[in-house]
Amino acid sequence: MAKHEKEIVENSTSYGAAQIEVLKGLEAVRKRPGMYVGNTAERGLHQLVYEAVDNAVDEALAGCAKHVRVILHKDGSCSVEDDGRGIPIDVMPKERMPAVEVVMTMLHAGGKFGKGGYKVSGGLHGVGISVVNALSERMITRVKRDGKIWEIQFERGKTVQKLKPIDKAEGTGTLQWFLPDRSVFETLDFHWDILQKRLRELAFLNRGLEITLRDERVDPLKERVFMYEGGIVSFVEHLNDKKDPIHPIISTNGEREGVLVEVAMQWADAYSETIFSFANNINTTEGGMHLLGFRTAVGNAVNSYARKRGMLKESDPSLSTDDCMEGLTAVVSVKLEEPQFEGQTKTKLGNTRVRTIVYGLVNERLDFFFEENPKYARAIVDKCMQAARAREAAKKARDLSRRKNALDGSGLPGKLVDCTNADPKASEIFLVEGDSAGGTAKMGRDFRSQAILPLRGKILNVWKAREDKVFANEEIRTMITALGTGIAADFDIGKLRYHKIIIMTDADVDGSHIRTLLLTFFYQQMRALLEEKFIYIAQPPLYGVRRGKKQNYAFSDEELKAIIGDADPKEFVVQQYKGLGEMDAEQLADTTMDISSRRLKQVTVEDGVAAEEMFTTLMGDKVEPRKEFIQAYARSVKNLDL
Ligand code: 0RA
Repeated sequence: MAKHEKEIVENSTSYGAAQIEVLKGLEAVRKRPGMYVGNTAERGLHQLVYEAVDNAVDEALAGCAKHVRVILHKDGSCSVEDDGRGIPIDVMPKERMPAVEVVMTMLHAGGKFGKGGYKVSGGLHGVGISVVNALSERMITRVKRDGKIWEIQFERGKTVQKLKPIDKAEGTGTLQWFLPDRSVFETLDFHWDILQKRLRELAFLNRGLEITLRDERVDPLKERVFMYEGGIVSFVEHLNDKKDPIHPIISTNGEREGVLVEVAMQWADAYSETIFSFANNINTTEGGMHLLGFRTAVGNAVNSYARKRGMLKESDPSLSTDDCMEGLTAVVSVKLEEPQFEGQTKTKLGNTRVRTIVYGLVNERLDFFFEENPKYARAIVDKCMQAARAREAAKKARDLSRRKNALDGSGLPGKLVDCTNADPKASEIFLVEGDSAGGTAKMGRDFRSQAILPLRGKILNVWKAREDKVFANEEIRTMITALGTGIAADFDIGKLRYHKIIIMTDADVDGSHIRTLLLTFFYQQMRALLEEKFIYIAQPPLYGVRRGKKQNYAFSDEELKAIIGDADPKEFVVQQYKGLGEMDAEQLADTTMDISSRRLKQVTVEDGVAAEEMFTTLMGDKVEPRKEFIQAYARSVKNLDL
């Protein structure tokens, strides 16, 4: 603030310093909305709802609200209602406005009341409801208290109707209604799926809290109520829904030095680890002190039990923490005042004392559980020891493949038909099912930018294998070398040799298995490739349609119908392609490979929970969930016409 401005603020008596603060604050928010809500696209729009919901959940955390109701209205507005104490309405002496007006119009005014409880203030959250107000065309706040309903209205953050009672009413609570500003946001379309995921998560994290989501934009309207008496125990139950757990869920909660800790965990007969950590209801995807404390506690408890019972001999090395995490699903949730959020996306908890606190609680609880349940303890230690053996075997296989490649001059596998272009950004690699389709693709490709790697059906053998078998598989090793990134600790996405990795398989069952296996492999071993959206699926046509000399292609039955129309089918010659091999090089290029005419599906991992579920379903032994998934799967990959 410039010096003279400061003087004006301090000297202004009639209009009040507070009002000037308001205008400045809201102006800043409207000028750079991205700084307050992340962006002005889908994410930022949904952030408005989260902000309003977080306020209501805070009131629930303080023990004063039990229900939160989110409604998506027909006109594109949203309301969030709670049955808490109601935002205070008394006039604040310094600001000379009712407290509710201060909360709604001043940046970061939320904490001023010393409300107690655990104020969420990390990352993009906790920026204050005034940000929602500033970014809304209209906003109405209603507070129920003192036997009345009080109402105040705003436009783009500015008060247009002062607080006044509008009706009599029993009880207490707060209603926030807002219409996001169309001049700020690129989209105004709230997504049911996005909101329900977060609201369900909040219900898991706040045991007993009932959150309702209601969509009035659709006919018939849709409504779901989330309430979990089990809290995060229910969360772990949900995550392990499709797995085979090897013991009942272990949970603990406690409070130490003002830090509230809740942990639920369960090992399943699975290979991957699924640990979600939260601090003040924020998903700490970058981890932090609570996660460190948890992991160390688990590792130490498992090792100490294994030694005590002689499962590990004195001369045996200890199990690594990673080995102890294999097949583990866990939710670690902490709540504390003044959390420090660090890291690139401000989702890493930095408060060091939280590590010791979580460590202590989890270590004690596990020691006790193991002592009380020797049968389960043995099963868990066995599982971790198997993981250690598999990891050792995988390492040997990796070392072997590294050495093999080193012998091979160029370092690139002989089966790879590389492109001439050396710039990864302008290069793509087709992973093609079968040598014969590989040959066709080689002839049909643009040799400058398109590389071809044929994969044999043998890759199917690793469908249910452990890591060591996967790495022993020749096809997989070849692929790793061709991509150039290395794996595991050596993985370096900067070394990726192609920025489009295109899976091209037949449109039959084997083809879909190979595709899913490859996606599973990428998800488990090279997840960054999915996260950075480098992976695509080629879309070969299902039919060739010829009429005289004119050749057409159909990618679905609907398209086939559209091409043939009402014409006499005798004019058309329709060929159904059962595999890539039925096309010649020119056809394959025109329909599936040529950048100017092909279609590609881009594969992404948007959602850790869903991704974990989908691969568990596909990798697991249970048949029914796998069927369900394969049906749902087609919808989960984004359709992109490139
Ligand atoms: C400050 C103090 C009190 C309640 C609240 C804020 C409050 C804020 C929000 C935001 C959404 N819903 C809310 N409910 C309550 C306590 C007031 C008292 O002691 O009566």
